[in-house]
Amino acid sequence: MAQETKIGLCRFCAHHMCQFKAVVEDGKLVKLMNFPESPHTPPWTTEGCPRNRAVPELIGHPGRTCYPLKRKGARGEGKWEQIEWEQALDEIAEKLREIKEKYGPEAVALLTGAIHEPWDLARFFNLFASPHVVNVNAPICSGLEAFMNITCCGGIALYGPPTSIPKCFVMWAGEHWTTGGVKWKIEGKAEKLIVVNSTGSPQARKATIWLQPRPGTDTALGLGWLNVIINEGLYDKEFVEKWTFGFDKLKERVNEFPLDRVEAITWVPKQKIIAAARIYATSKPAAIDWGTATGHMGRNAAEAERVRIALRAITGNIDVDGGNHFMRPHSKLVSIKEMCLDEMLPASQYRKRLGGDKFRVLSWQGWEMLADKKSQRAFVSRGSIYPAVMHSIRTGEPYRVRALLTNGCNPMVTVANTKNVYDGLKHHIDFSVCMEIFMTPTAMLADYVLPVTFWPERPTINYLGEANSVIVGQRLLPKSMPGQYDRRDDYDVWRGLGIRLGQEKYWPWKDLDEAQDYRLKNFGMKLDEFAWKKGWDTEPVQFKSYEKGGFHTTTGKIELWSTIFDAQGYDPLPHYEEPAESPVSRPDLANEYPYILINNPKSRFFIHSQLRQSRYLRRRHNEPFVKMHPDTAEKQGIKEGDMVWIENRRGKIKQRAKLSDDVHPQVVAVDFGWWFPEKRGEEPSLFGVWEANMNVLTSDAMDYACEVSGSWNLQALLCKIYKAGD
Ligand SMILES: Nc1nc2c(c(=O)[nH]1)N[C@H]1C(S)=C(S)[C@@H](COP(=O)(O)OP(=O)(O)OC[C@H]3O[C@@H](n4cnc5c(=O)[nH]c(N)nc54)[C@H](O)[C@@H]3O)O[C@H]1N2
Ligand SMILES: Nc1nc2c(c(=O)[nH]1)N[C@H]1C(S)=C(S)[C@@H](COP(=O)(O)OP(=O)(O)OC[C@H]3O[C@@H](n4cnc5c(=O)[nH]c(N)nc54)[C@H](O)[C@@H]3O)O[C@H]1N2
Ligand SMILES: [Mo]
Repeated sequence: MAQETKIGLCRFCAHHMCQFKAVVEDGKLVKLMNFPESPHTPPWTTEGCPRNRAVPELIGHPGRTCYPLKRKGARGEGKWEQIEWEQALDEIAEKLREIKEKYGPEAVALLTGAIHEPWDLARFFNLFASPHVVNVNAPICSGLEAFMNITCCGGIALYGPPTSIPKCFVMWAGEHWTTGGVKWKIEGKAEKLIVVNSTGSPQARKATIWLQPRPGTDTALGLGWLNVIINEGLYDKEFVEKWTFGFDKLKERVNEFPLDRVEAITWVPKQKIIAAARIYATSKPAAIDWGTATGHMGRNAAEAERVRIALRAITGNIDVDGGNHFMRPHSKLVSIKEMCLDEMLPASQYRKRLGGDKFRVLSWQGWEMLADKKSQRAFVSRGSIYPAVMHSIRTGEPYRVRALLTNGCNPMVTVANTKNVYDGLKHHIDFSVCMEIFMTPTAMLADYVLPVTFWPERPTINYLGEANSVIVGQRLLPKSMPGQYDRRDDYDVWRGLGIRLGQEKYWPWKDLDEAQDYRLKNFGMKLDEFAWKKGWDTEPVQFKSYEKGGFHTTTGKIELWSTIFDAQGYDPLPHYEEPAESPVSRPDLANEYPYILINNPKSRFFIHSQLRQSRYLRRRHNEPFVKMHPDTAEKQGIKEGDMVWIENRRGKIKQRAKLSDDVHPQVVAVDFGWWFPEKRGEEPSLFGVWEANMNVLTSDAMDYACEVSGSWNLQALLCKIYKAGD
């Protein structure tokens, strides 16, 4: 038996990818090891990352999808017929062709998520001429931050290697010590750490300052920081003068937010706000990284990004070493844009995007106004907005999406309002296909389930996260084992369908290995060779590149007053709006539902709705917990360890109580992403998806969403809690 060592690239954390080494033997993953020579290993060791440790168990898990399945009984009944790949692809392609001919390509949509290298699916959809590549993380996760940065700064000025350690680091609405992998290796070394987070943690308590805002009020808090920095003259006058647009108007706006008002809105004592703003503005370089919770609060989501951008800009911390610098793809890597074939999607089609008329900035309207459209990935900016797509599926307005493909996404658990997702998938969609590595509640409702490879079983190249770098991982295991399973890469499925639908000449690479080799062609090496000869390649970062020709915006400056917002009929300055369902905006509801609902930080042991199959991880985090303040628990007659109902107008779920002063007495923090692969998959259970899944409580109402980006509400909502029987 030959043992072999390979280089892998972990795909779990989505934005931050860690390299590791793996020992494989006879198609089995024997062991994962640290790869200390690589700069792309996390601050904790690979062996110390529990998610990575679970990989060998998950690879061979009996719950994996093994062969294509076709539904036999009613949707959700769990009756399947095992079929051959050729039959599956023929039938699916035929059905898609039929729907396209009858209703147009826009009757077919794709839901995708955080997991996948997304160019192949975008390529297929661009060629198919459907505008509905719906990424569930575009308006609520990194896509929102990226697009607001592109809109206001002409590029993505975030934070991440390669860069120097900032003097002051601001972790705003995220917890990178758990979620940030490689990034935290630098961020965590900053001399001063400011944490802006509605819940406490050991890191927040150890920070130079921890601000604990009322959930959903970060924009007001940011306007408060801006007020201090501008009125105390702590901004970078030269940079502001030369390189920002609309400073005087911004100053007028922030003066509407005196610190007493900000304290009243956010619940953060004004002295703390002043102290944090001063530290941030006077420690150079300083970086504010992206945290995802601000993207989850609906109405203010884009505005929260804009205040963070304004803070970075007026303090002169954009495009400097150790500050927020532009994340650029490695110039030698064949670009994602080329791979996606964006130009193949005609304007007449991308303008049919759902939600585009309502949410016009993170949309084709906003996209068409960008000064530098060339560098932007169209599927982020031109794909449809999820709530509008589900609305179309359920109501036929403004036209009906009839077929849905899900790829690397588990909407029954991860998108807002599970009841509506269920209604759409079970009762309204004409045809659905789920490409999955495990049976999930979403897969149970599909007409076809296609078994695909898991990332360790594919050759991988990083994207986004670590800018300026190419980082690769090899295919560690084969995709097919006769008699045991027959899986395909997602790429094979898109190519297989594409060829059947007349796209043959656009799929020149017979498999993903060839396609990935093509992406590395400028290095003169194939992926396997690159893995061993280089492993990664990093280009030096160019700082202050705006000095040669300005920022890629309409005005050539960073737009504190946005020309695109203005042209699209929105407030060009950042403003504060209450969340749609808060004690302030809905005192009527707050009588019955007095607590503000948020989620706990993402678990160290899981990725979103994934990994619940692992016994190793479940031994460490076996069930979901609802965190509440001890005073709140006492008031409700709840004790540590009790089962608790969390309920609002949309539904109710049960989680186990954990008492902690990490949360404010008026806030309740629940675990997100829960379903139980060990329970029955058939209806009505659907793997216990109704029991503890936070998104039963969240909202996909379009009038709750952020008006410019369509970001839906995953938290900052109202709920009540009460004790349940066990
Ligand atoms: N209430 C609430 N909701 C949230 C969040 C929250 O904090 N609170 N977080 C939000 C965020 S930030 C995000 S990014 C989204 C994530 O939303 P999703 O992307 O839907 O989340 P995952 O659970 O990671 O779903 C990935 C699915 O793809 C499958 N999968 C894994 N690898 C592959 C593969 O290689 N190919 C294919 N075809 N499938 C694969 C997995 O088994 C899993 O079912 O959730 C959002 N939803
Ligand atoms: N282990 C692990 N790592 C991951 C992931 C995972 O699922 N598991 N997912 C990956 C993905 S796709 C993403 S997007 C990132 C997300 O990673 P992060 O951005 O670090 O997000 P969270 O861990 O959800 O942390 C959000 C924090 O904000 C707090 N919070 C809630 N509401 C508010 C509010 O209104 N204002 C403020 N200021 N704080 C609030 C929450 O209590 C929580 O502590 O992690 C990536 N890495
Ligand atoms: Mo995310």
